[in-house]
Amino acid sequence: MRRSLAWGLATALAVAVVLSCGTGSGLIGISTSGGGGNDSTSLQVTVHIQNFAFNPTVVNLSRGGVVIWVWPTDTVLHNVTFSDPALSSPTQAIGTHTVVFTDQGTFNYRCTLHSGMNGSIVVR
Ligand SMILES: [Cu+2]
Repeated sequence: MRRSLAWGLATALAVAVVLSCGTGSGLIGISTSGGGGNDSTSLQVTVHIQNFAFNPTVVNLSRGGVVIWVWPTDTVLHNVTFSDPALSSPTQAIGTHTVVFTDQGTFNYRCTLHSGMNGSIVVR
């Protein structure tokens, strides 16, 4: 358990480094054909981490869409943690985290440092 968590964090860090180096998409593979945008989902959503909450808390996303979490510029550490470590961010006080959601479903996440910091990505 401990080993797999460490591996997940290492993977997330590696991905974060790759993403911050620029090319963008890749975390779990992007489907570039966004396909049918339907009215209540988005292809790209920014979630702001503010006041110990994720805003918006629930994101309705189109399949293949991108979510970008943005940390505030302060000294408080937060993370974005899914049950799948490949989707999760490192714990950090500043920066961004980008995930491409290629599968349909509801993906719940939380900040493991602050109880009550929860969010969901609903991919349709
Ligand atoms: Cu937090």
